[in-house]
Amino acid sequence: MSAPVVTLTIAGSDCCAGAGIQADLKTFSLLGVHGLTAISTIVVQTPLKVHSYQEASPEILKGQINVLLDSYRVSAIKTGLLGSASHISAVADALAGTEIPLVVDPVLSASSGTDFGSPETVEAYVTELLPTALVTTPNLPEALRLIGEGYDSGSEEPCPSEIAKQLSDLLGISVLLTGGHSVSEEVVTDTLHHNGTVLEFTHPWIDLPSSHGTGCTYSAAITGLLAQGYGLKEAIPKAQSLMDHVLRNSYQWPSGNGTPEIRALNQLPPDLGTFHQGA
Ligand code: PXL
Repeated sequence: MSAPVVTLTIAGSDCCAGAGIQADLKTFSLLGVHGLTAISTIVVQTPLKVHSYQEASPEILKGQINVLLDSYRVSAIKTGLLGSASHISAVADALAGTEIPLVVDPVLSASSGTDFGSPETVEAYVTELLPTALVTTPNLPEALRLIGEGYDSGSEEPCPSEIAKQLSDLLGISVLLTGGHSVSEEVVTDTLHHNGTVLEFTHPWIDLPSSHGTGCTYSAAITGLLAQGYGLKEAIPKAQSLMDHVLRNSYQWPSGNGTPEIRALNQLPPDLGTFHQGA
């Protein structure tokens, strides 16, 4: 049996398993890649509310990453929730000198609203970690916070391609601005600013009561596909296709706890079937 493709997620644990490390692992598994984990934060929550959370020490966070990178051939890495500047510094330190493609999902708040992005956290993202990434996947509010006061709206309405360009210019990396915050005519458009050009990726809007975990799942899918050797422009529509499938097959838990639950689907749609390299 050949060795599996290996990915690493550096993120928070979501005990209700819709987001965070748990969503990343389920997504990697769906793609047939082996997921390693470095846990930054333990979050006590349901999709409706973050009750409390506790961060690992920066040393423990860094220790997990170091031991994994020393022991496995990792093909792509993603970061999710890193709730403090010291976490971001620890991750930047641990990844310094690696050439492994890095996807940064700059989680600045939980879907239920809790803020994880202090000004120091935002600053550390912009100066220490994001410039080392291949791509970052902010939503609109995250992108605007990362650009900060330098954002030049030009017109009244924030324009996605202009925001993606400004952030890409600021960081010197590719930016995939996710479009879930502005749905029009039943479609969502994600905007990629990559190597000086803008590309739009449009997919149908699936209206679910909760968006808990969708950002984590999407960025994990892109990471898993990059690990399998796809380029960014190929990985994005494939990841959108995976999201479409997963969300259409999700179960909305009753009592308002609407997690788009990514179940272990034993049958992938035909265009995703070739992703699965497992038995
Ligand atoms: O969806 C963002 C997110 C990421 N990571 C963890 C979370 C959440 C949202 O709740 O709990 C651990």
